[in-house]
Amino acid sequence: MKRSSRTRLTAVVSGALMVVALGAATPAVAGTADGAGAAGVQVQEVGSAAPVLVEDLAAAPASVTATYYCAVRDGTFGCQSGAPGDGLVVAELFQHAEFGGWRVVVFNPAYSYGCSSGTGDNEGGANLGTYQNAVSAVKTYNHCDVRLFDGNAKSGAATGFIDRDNNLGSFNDRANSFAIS
Ligand SMILES: [Ca+2]
Ligand SMILES: [Ca+2]
Repeated sequence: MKRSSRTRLTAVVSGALMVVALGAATPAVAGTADGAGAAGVQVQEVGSAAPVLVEDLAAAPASVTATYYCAVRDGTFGCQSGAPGDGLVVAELFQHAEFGGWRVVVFNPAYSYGCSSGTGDNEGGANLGTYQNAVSAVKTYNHCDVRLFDGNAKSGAATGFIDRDNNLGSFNDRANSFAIS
């Protein structure tokens, strides 16, 4: 069930389409997963009370070596079209424990509030494709949680819905797909 308080914006895709498709059929980026092309910028803690925009995460901490984007939309699976800058961040998935290495910034171009409070509804998800079996830490934003699955298309063993985890422990380097709620 969706919260009635959630408002939606019409997604206006403008500018360069920077969204990287993470689907297995589509190589997400040129080059290696451990991309060397880090933007050496500073990070700031983002309070969960205020909406977190993609641009708020543009400044990556030094521990982040590369940033990839995946747009999700309610009731869909797979990275959707959308331009970082629209909507809100829902999650970050990191290659290494303690939020390092590459990261996948997951955002919903239609959000102006964030996820609904419960975890029973489908607020998007995707296969990690090139980045499968590598995620070691996660953060979420804007009332969202993320669930990781061992297999593609939300199959196989899964975690619970996670708000934040600096070290996935037994689920380290296992996630092939994820769901947002
Ligand atoms: Ca890892
Ligand atoms: Ca796996």
